[in-house]
Amino acid sequence: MDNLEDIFSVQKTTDKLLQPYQAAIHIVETKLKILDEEMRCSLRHNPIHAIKSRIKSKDSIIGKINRRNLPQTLDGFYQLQDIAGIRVICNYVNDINYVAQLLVIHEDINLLLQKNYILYPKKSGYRSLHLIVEVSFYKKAEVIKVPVEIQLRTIAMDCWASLEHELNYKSGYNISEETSNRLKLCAEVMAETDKEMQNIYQELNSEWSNL
Ligand code: 0O2
Repeated sequence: MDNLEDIFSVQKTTDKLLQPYQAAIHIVETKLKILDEEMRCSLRHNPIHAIKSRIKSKDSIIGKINRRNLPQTLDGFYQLQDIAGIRVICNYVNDINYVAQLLVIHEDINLLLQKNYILYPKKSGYRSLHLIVEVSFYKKAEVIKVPVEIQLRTIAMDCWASLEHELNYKSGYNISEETSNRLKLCAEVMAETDKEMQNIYQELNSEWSNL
């Protein structure tokens, strides 16, 4: 049984296929939580506001394989690198690089690809730092490697992406150029706000450390 539709029609085989992705999410989430706690203890600052995770749904997996003209088989499935996805919502822009850099130092986390949509925002105005990492861990006596997509963004970037996604989704993707431009402008305003909040934090932080 190599056809994906057949595999996904049986819950047991679906679970078996997706379980390593859930395990990889647990590992990365734990590392992120430890990193956040360490920084809270050493610097009295939590870089992470929230962590969300998801396993791509069966329909999304099949849809993406179709869009990419990949075979509807396990070969096609294993070419997707975002079946496991983690969204790390940081408080300030500088926290994003800090968290990303410390995460990829880990021996069991191998950075495969980085897309910096903060330095180079998407045409839509979308901003986030995307990392594709390979997580190595034991499955019984064997080491396996599982890809995970990590999206790191600020609260403001997350607010924009969530609302823009919802507006696009509800419109059935029929948004006019004028509306797209307005959404893009919102993203720019929010990016300016992010910079200013970072500045205010840094100014206050230096005052607090002199107290
Ligand atoms: P989900 O459920 O959010 O994961 P592709 O994955 O093929 O669409 P690519 O180049 O492989 O594209 O990946 P890319 O563009 O680096 O990242 C895709 C994911 O980033 C999307 O996932 C969104 O989560 C997010 N994203 C990218 N561009 C935008 C955008 O313009 N607006 C919003 N709101 N989010 C964006 P998926 O696949 O849509 O689903």
